[in-house]
Amino acid sequence: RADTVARDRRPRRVGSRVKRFEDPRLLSGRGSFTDDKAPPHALHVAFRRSDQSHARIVDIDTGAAAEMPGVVAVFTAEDLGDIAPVRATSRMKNYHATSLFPLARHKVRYVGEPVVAVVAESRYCAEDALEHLDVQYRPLPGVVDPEAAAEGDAPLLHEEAGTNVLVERVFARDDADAEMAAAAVRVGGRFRMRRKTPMAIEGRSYLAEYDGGRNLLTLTSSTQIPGIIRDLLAELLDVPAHGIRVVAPDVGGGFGGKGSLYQEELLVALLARRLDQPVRWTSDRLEDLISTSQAFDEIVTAELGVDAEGRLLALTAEVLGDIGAYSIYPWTGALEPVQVASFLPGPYRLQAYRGRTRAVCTSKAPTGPYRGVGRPISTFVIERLIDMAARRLGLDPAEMRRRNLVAPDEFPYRTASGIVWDQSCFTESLEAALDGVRYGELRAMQAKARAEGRLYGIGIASYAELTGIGTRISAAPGMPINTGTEQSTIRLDSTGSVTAAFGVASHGQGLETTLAQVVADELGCDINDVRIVQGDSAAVAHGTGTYASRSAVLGGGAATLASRDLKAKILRVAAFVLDAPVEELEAYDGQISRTGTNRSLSFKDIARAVYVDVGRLPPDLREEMQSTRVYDPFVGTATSATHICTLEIDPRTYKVTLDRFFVAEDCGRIINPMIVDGQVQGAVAQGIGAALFEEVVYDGEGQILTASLADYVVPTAANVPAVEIVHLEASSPQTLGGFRGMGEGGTIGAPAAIANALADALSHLDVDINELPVTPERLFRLIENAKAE
Ligand code: MCN
Ligand code: SMO
Repeated sequence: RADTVARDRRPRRVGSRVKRFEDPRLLSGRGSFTDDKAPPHALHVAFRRSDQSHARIVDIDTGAAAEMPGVVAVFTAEDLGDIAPVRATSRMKNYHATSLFPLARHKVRYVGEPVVAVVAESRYCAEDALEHLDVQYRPLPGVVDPEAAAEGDAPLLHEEAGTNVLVERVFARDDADAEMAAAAVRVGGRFRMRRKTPMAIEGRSYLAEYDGGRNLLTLTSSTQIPGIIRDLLAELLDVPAHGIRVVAPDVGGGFGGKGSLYQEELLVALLARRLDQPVRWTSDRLEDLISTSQAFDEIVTAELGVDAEGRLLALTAEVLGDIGAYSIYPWTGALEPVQVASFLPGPYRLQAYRGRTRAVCTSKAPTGPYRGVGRPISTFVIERLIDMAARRLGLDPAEMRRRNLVAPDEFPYRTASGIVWDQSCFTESLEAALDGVRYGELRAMQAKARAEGRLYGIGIASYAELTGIGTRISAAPGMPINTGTEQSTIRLDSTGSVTAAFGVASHGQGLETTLAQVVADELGCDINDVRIVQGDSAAVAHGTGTYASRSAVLGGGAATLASRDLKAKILRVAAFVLDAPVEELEAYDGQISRTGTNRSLSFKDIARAVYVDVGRLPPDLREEMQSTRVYDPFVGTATSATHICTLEIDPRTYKVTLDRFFVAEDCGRIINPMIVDGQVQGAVAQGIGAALFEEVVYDGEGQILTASLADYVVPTAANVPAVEIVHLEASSPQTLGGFRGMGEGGTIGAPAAIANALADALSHLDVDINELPVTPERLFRLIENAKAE
């Protein structure tokens, strides 16, 4: 007993602010990104991209370009021959896949779509040659406005689909119309979140190398999903998985934008094989802005009915998601619009719901995953509706939430759309955030500011999300890939160090550190002796990558299982060497000791006994010191938070200045509080971008107007206040280790909290904040219109 207590008091790695192992190299310029990996003789590709949003390709003359010095080859879709298209298939009802080719065939569908590829000895030659290509188009009618595109008589973007509405889905529980009719108060509106772009610092970059002698194609890619890309390439090229290796080295951010397959990625791989030479491509900022998958382009018409005490009775919603030109691989264009409708009921107790969602394709860059996927918009809409209803009832927004958040004794709670929330800090996060900002004092301060004529607002947003999703949920749409499991292979090396391989692909999250923390605790090794191998499709038999706030739960779970298994093997050997019963042994920080004695062995001693002094061990102990385990969390787990922010609007310039930003969140047991803080801070910054600055703009012809960082405005450090964070750490009942995912959380709460704070600041004018981002121009118009009324 005394022993156990002593053992428990020793510091564990999980839960401590271990400095990130990746930072010394990243901060001192020794990171190695895809573009750094290219051999000197690699050929460069440059793309002639469509300048039309929807047009038939009439003729392409490549002759002059092909003759330029330094040009090795020029390819059009026709030159690539008969290759199978990439189709993001799914068993969803009413879903239509689209066919994606590496270069546009017959038709172009968005400005920026790759049409011709020039391969040359240098990037300069390749880009110069683009000017000498002659591409003739016959413009087709635009499919730009999502509402018009959803009409039955709209021109079709994909003839094979027979409609522009690529998916339609209804969520319904109880009779929402009857409940709505009985409501004491009904509030509603048309909400819109404008298109965004992920904007990673590193642009997309691909390098393909083909080793004909070994028949091995290696694609180095700035991707979040090396395992998925490997499996897709194997299928398309009809080669075994071991014939292709996809490596994501250091990746400079993804935010969802590197979580799908790209035309350029496919093309680079095809050409390296065809030309039998390394082929590389790295996007510039313009290409990134026009061709990396975009996000959040939704129109939501919603109504909420509440009773006289403010209890939610019914919610109805019509979601129209503009998914751009293609149904993206592997997620499909349903990803974002379906999640909006599915998460709309939020963390609240609500019986009656009807939500219809439609995904409509338009002639713009495809949308794909973006940090938060669906939840930023659903949270924006429901949190606005909650505030609007509170205002009509004369209730404080905090009190309105208090009455409706799923209470601790109601878990597990099934939402009206069918999501099951396991126990998480819904009400606790609200109270913690209110306490944290000293809500009462803030309101008093606001009253004083208002009396001085200042436009000062306080905004609250609560939300819940599903993270660490396992097979039961991920298999539902029937995609041809399994994203519900991850595996880990952990081994004791011959020198006593530990190598742990995963299918995840960290691109900023710090998984080399957090997974090492889990391994060190579970295995009892020294954390400095652990190397995490990740981002390499060859590292494990099956793995997909890092997305959907899954790596802590799935990677951490697999690490736990494999470590425990390997530890048992190590202890068996130690028991023999120390001549002690296994039960009396413990491993900590790289030493295996017999409790109550001073006898111990290091991991190095064990490795020596197993691998070198083999004669020392009986045959049955000479087993491999390696374990592979797969972890499947089945449904995943709920993560919840409340954001509260305060801000002030400058009445002359309409500039919005955030004053405080407070986050109370529950991501379960925390592996590394420093990393989690960084994730929250970064994601809140992106949420601030979505609320106030960032917007991809296309004109009526489908021309993109925000193709530079002068036009697409991202927040800078000056726009982001210090984020105050409280962690509630309710260990998840659903996951091994109790972890919940949290990498996306900040972008989910921040836009809604800011929208509510803006509406609060302008409450005397009764201004609806129902379109984000609220740029100074939009704010000016809203205020002028309100004053004119
Ligand atoms: N973590 C922890 N304790 C927990 C949960 C998480 O210490 N209870 C740690 C994890 O170990 C990991 C990080 O926090 O180091 C994020 O973990 P998790 O929530 O599991 O998310 P993923 O690692 O799967 O990362 C994906 C997520 C997504 S979907 C987007 S989008 C996003 C995000 O991560 N993109 C990012 N954060 C990003 N951060 C950076 N720097 N760059 C991106 O592109
Ligand atoms: S949008 Mo994150 O890569 O799931």
